[in-house]
Amino acid sequence: MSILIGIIGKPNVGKSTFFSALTENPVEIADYPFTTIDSNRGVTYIRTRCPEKDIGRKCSPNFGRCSNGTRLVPVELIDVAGLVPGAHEGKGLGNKFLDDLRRADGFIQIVDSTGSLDQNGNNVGRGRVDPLSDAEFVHREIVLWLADIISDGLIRNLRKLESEGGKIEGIIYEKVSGLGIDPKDVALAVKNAGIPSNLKNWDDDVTFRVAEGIVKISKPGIIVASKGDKITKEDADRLRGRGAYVVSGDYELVLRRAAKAGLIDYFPGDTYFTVKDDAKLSPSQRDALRMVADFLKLNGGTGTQDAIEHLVYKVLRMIVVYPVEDENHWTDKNGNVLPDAILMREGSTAIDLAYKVHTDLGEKFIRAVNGRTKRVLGKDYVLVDGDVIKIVAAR
Ligand SMILES: Nc1nc2c(ncn2[C@@H]2O[C@H](COP(=O)(O)OP(=O)(O)O)[C@@H](O)[C@H]2O)c(=O)[nH]1
Ligand SMILES: [Mg+2]
Repeated sequence: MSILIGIIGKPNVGKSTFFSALTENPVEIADYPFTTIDSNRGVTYIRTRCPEKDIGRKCSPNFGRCSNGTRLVPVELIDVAGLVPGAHEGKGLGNKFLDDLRRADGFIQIVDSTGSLDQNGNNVGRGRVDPLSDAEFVHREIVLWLADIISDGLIRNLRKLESEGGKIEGIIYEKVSGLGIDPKDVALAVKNAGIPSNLKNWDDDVTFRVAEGIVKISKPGIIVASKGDKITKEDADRLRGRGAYVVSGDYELVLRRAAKAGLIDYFPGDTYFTVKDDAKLSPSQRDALRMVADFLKLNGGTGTQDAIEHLVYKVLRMIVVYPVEDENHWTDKNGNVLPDAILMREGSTAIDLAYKVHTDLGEKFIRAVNGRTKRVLGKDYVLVDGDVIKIVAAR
């Protein structure tokens, strides 16, 4: 039900540190059914404004948590093993982990802000490498991986298409159907790729363009420069100016663990924390936290929360909607207020939400009701961020 974000990048850039920091819960959070899928798969939470204040009743989330009107919505993360040039041909760990990405809705590519690692992740000395230079090869590996999937049996399919008719996007969609890609996205990528009018002229470049279009539309990502605690503010700002999110996964991890141990109060994304009892800190803990505090002040936080929220809300264009069974009290049938917060793509409709909640609700959809206005909505109603929606379905 949740969305899945793949954390990718060459070895040693800080993927696992970023993953551990984000999936470590500093506060008590209701169980989530996906927490134990795999060692490299976990759940993180993004913030949104909870509608509980609009109805003046405290919400009770099934998953996640709500604090002072800030609701935490679950998002799944997968820590993908290091990607090296040639991975799509089996180099490094090869296709195995490219396949980890099959279900991902988007990517966070981690790069090393200190510029110390070559393309295989070996240390070659600080500042020897442009931190953003691997963005290109990593993107290329993903596109080539998808191009390989599309190429499989394609020539035969195209010949059949010429003799029997049919649609190119249909053929391509069939090949990528296991990858959580929308048929509309495939159609758009095919349209933009400049398909030769004579299909006999189809070559690898065409396939590459189609694959690239699909990745851009359907599996977009952001660049996160980690180890931000090891570079100057000036260097960090330069990387930000080039479109990267500068973070310290290490410091976020320190904060979440200290919060979990009861040493500090810290809410992910905050620009400060408070020490609960200074006497409980060891000298080294006190020093570490002081360094972290300086970094937070200088950079406006560790940056991890901003990065993932930017990806989900701005790049993947997701909104949060709240299905309820009672449109007047905004509850489920047990009286829980706003029990579920669901991430949907911008442009999703009432019927999309119905299917997301339960296939049955989608199939037997009659109408929806807007919990705020009590207005009756048809299946094509386009959802708005923060909508509270009741679905009425046939029994
Ligand atoms: N100072 C600092 N070191 C980090 C940070 N993130 C990762 N590292 C270090 O970089 C090395 C590689 O990190 P890891 O997360 O295992 O990288 P991965 O191979 O991409 O998963 C380890 O020694 C980490 O401690 C960070 O934000 N700050
Ligand atoms: Mg790792």
